[in-house]
Amino acid sequence: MDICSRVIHGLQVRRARLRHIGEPGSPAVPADETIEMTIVKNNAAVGGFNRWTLNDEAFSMQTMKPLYTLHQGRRYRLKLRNASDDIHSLHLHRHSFELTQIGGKATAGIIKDVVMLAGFQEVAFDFVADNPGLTLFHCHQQLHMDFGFMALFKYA
Ligand SMILES: [Cu+2]
Repeated sequence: MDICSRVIHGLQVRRARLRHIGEPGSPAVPADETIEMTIVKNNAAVGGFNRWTLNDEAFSMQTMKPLYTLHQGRRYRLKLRNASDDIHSLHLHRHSFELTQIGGKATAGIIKDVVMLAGFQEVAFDFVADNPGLTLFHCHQQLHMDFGFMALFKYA
């Protein structure tokens, strides 16, 4: 595929994704499914380093076990509850997402692929499963990633 075809293809993909996006100031488009995750820090649990869990699981590089199975075309809402005092830069690979709640306020129309989650706060964002393949969700802080703060999504 030449560069022009790639650009056009990228624009077509982006336009298709935008059909799922809400208008700023209006309620978010309802999600097909909600995935709730609680972020917990286990202080000094691994050789003096903090271990991070998502729904009680620290990601293992040995097993690489996917945490959730996505179904193509469905709109997922990820609801994150930060049960720690640390700030996390949450990043979802291979998909853009729409913020639907942050700082206790509902929102729509804000498209990102990284969002900051403050200590003891909650955030929710929606993404459409439109890019099949293993998809990594993680905190961008390297020490958090290295000690469990990652989750793999696979497509059915
Ligand atoms: Cu983090």
